[in-house]
Amino acid sequence: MSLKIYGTAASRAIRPLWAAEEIGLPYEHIAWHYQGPEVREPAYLAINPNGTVPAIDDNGVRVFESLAITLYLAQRHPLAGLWSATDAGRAHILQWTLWAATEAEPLARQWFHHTGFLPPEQRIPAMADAAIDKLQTRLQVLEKHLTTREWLVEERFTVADLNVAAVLQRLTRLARVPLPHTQAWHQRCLSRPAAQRAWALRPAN
Ligand SMILES: N[C@@H](CCC(=O)N[C@@H](CS)C(=O)NCC(=O)O)C(=O)O
Repeated sequence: MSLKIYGTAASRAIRPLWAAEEIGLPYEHIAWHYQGPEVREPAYLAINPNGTVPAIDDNGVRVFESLAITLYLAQRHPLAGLWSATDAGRAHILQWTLWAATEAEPLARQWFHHTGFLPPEQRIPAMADAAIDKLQTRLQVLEKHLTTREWLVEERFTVADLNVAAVLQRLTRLARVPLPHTQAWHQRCLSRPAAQRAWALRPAN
């Protein structure tokens, strides 16, 4: 199989897995855990020198950074409809993806680390609270945008929706203000059959 996707689905690897499922691409899933020994091996570090997941090897094209991977797959398979044929559409796909990576993900991650991911003795509730407070302003930007449209870009599901929805995968726990349009959009994204197939790859725990 030409496309290899590295990383357990219980990680940011869910993003490229979801993209591959949307596109209908055959792929090999190498479901290594991010704390496992394989991701420290030179063979993997040659694919992703960060030693993190996900990464892909698409017939020799190696890409790391989960959101860069989804953009790459969408662009490489334009007929699947996740990409855009216009300059404006592509600009807005990048806009929302970078917004997710820089405005939303650091805060969502800070909250997650200090409420669940770190060992209890390392969690600082004030850090979680500060992140959640700031995040509400960002989420209201999304809410305003989605008040008049069903999808982020071009009135159809694109990789922009996939990226933002995946970064905000814990949206229901992150929201402290009413976000009816954003919650409905998130539900539309995550209930897509391709998203369901990707989430079904997560190991039971
Ligand atoms: N910005 C990177 C973050 C990658 C990342 O930190 N992945 C986590 C799993 S979700 C990981 O591999 N952590 C292990 C580590 O940091 O050593 C991306 O989006 O791909």
